[in-house]
Amino acid sequence: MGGFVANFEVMCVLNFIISLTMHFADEAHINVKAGDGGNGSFSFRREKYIAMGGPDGGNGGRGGAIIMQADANLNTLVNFMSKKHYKAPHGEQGLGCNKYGAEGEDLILKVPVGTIVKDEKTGEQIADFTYIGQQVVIARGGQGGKGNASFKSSTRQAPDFAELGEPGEERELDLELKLIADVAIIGYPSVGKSTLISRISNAKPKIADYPFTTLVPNLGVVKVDETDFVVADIPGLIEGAHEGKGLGITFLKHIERANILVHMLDITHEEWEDEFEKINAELQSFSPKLAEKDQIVVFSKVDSTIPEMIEDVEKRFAKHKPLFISAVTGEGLDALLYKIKDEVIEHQKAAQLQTPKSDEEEHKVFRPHEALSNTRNYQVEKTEDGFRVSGKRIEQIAIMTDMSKRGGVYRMHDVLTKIGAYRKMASLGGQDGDKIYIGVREFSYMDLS
Ligand SMILES: Nc1nc2c(ncn2[C@@H]2O[C@H](COP(=O)(O)OP(=O)(O)OP(=O)(O)O)[C@@H](O)[C@H]2O)c(=O)[nH]1
Ligand SMILES: [Mg+2]
Repeated sequence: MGGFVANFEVMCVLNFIISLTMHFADEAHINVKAGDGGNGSFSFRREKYIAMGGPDGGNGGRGGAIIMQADANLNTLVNFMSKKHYKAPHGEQGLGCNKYGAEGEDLILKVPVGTIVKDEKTGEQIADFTYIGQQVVIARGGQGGKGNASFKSSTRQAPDFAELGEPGEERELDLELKLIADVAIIGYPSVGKSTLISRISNAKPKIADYPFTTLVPNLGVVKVDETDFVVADIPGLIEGAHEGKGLGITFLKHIERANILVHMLDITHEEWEDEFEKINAELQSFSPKLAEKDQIVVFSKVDSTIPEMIEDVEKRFAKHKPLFISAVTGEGLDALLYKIKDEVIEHQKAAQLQTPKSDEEEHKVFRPHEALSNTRNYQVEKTEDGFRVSGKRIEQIAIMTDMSKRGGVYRMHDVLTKIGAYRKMASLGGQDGDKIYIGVREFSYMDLS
């Protein structure tokens, strides 16, 4: 009976841990849809005494983009777990008298620093937020359609069509948070990691004498002289973490970006040497790169031991140059902080020496607008019942062409002729009645020659 009660309690504690862990969202999946561009206006001037005014339809406004911005006050993706769909407003339609439609306002989504955004379908990394305030356009707003006034030419005095607004981009995104800290404190449960961060930084973590008190990483900013650095207190690790034991390795990925690991050992634990080996083995099974990182070995709770013990540990562990601290009395904290500071500075110097990212790489992250101007960048492929013409700009023109108007249909054929697509299709045996697919649009082959 007693055994049953004890097991039941264990289950309750586990459930409690699991439910709390779930609240720390470090992964989320969202759908974003930028605003569509407003349609161009189809209008003719009407004035007293002027029988046939010229076209005066104005352009539609650009749709709002979806922009993500790294915010200093966030440290989870939890907001993206409850709300999964985000839409930016559409641009407004153009009006007569050459009036432009208003642009849709951009929608700014705030994310924590350390967020990585990937396209769910392709796996392509769209953004990696590494500094506060960084902005990335995640989904481009659609361009406004041109009004009929823009299509007036010497041969087309009265264009009977206007462009439609381009649909805004829609994307399925995977968000993942990998906290960015300079220093990560790791170790077995209850060795005093949270107590240390609470002493040296502004972080106010929960501290208690039972294992797995810390369920999500705590971040704190530490200032030593003129150097600032971010420290992360990582939930306790145990043997088998990589197989899901304890809190598992969910949080190890947060350590990947830290340059310095503070490996904390409890001097009052008899098995500290064994624990040290086990944690290193867990790091190794998670990622050999992680296992290679510099470690500062720190023994905690020296206020609870005798000087002889410290001397003994110092001798046995000399090759790791251990430090000894008490977060309770403050002993050894200055020495630890200066050691961390020196290493942080060394890493900063090394980072500065690395070749800076080229413009092109930076741009990749910023997801430049497609090279839309290049109409001639397209391909023609034969399909079962006709052809598929693909290319960013030609697809954009197709989707913005109003096929309900004769003028619109002719414009599309004009464009296909101008860029040489008709010539290519003819050489592949194209004839009247064939289908032409461009993006989501479908046209009929028309031999205008
Ligand atoms: N005597 C003494 N006790 C300490 C010291 N540091 C921490 N403790 C105690 O050790 C217990 C565990 O401390 P925590 O800081 O919660 O340990 P942790 O490593 O964060 O534990 P987890 O979050 O469970 O991984 C608490 O009861 C602390 O008061 C110290 O320097 N001296
Ligand atoms: Mg803790």
